[in-house]
Amino acid sequence: MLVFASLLMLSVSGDVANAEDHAINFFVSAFLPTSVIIEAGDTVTWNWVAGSHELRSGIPGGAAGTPDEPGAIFSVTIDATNPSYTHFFMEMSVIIGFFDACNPAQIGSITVLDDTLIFEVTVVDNSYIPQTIEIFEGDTIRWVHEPMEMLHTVTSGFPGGMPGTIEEPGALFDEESSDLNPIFEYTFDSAMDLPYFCIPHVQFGMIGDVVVQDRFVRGDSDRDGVLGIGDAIMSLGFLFQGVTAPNCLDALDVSDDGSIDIADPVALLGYLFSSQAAPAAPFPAEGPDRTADALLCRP
Ligand SMILES: [Cu+2]
Repeated sequence: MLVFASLLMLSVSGDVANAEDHAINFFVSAFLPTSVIIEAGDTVTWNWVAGSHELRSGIPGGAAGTPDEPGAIFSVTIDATNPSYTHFFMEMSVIIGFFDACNPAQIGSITVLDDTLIFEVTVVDNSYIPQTIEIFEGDTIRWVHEPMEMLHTVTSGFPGGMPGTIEEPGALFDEESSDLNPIFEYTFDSAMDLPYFCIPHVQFGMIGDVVVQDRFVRGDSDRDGVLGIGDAIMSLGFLFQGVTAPNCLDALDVSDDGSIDIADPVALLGYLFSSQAAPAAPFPAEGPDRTADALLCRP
């Protein structure tokens, strides 16, 4: 508990994951901008400036039963009496069309980006920098060989790692890192703690570690996919009754300030029962926590 507390003292807080609202304005015969690129969890608000409009999701004549079908996702009037409409976009890596049914030549699109990232590890001086890297499911690591550096390998597992497990040498990847093959990328699709090493230099300590964290919903301490009083009870048990630490500590940090304290279950209860602020992202959809802090989310 003391070790844990001191780790938390090192934490840094930030708010990179805040949801954004994007505005699109309806003029007499056009809307602007016609296309916006957003992140999952963001909202788009269509505002009336002039004219009368029938905002529909999809594309004119789009196939029935698909997101292209007119009005499949939203269908609203935008005019002087209904001057705005806001839609929350949760699904990632999709492009959603929209148009004005009063003026079907006016079409636009919302592109919802994927929330994965690419992280870089430099292969230099018989080491991988950083040696330990923490990412989330779906993220990619790019190992970059420093020019003029000798030949290395990026080999998953460790020498003598048990056959049939991810620790078996080369089970997931075994790639040369050299001037001829300076970049190697690997995308991690599931949570794991993966050691890796350089075949020629492991005896000189050339090893690395990838911690792939589980995606989670903020506030969902018990990881059952929904927020409830059980989540607050679990957090209180962990804080005050010496209950074993849950695997996904990030989920308990409702405020995303990098530490778990009484304010977190209190904020969760406030959200559930007194319509107070919702937990920080990732919420309500599952996602990564891009805030730099010492908390990890393991499955
Ligand atoms: Cu090496």
